[in-house]
Amino acid sequence: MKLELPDLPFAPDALEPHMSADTLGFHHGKHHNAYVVKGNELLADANLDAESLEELVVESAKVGGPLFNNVGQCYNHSFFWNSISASGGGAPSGPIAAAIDASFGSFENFKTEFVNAGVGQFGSGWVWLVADGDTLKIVKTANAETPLTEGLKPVLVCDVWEHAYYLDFQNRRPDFLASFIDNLVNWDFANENLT
Ligand code: MN3
Repeated sequence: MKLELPDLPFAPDALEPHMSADTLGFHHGKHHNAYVVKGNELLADANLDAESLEELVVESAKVGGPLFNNVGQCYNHSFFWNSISASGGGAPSGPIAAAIDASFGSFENFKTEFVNAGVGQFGSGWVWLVADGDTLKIVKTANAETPLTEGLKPVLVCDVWEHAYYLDFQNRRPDFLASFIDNLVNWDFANENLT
């Protein structure tokens, strides 16, 4: 199978002022697209058997190196675009709200833990909300790594590579992470991932 660059699930300026069209133009149009192009070059010689992007991530992780890095980044970015929304942010509703209360005690505790995990990821990486059976957990991964290869079910993700926030927040990663929770996080997508 080949990698594809998905369309953004929102207009490029729909998330302003929290995430600018400029950021999305580079992040989706240049960075994500580069992973698609390079990943397809490497896949052409890899002979991997996969029927979904998720399977391709797991199979490419067995190979590792640049192949996994590019395939993993394609999955992670596609998941990230779905994790943000123009109508997102703030306190959750639906099953994810109860699940967060059960696993973290409160939404405020969840937010604090999520932001701290993202701030604590040294260098490039990702902070995830994942389901481990019936329990929700926050995990961080470096570079292109993904909880999929650990048998965990991704529920939400925030990209904490500098390219995700530098144009809008410069070096203020904590502010970007707080804004992700306050203004962007797509709880509808999280609810879909719980079922
Ligand atoms: Mn990125």
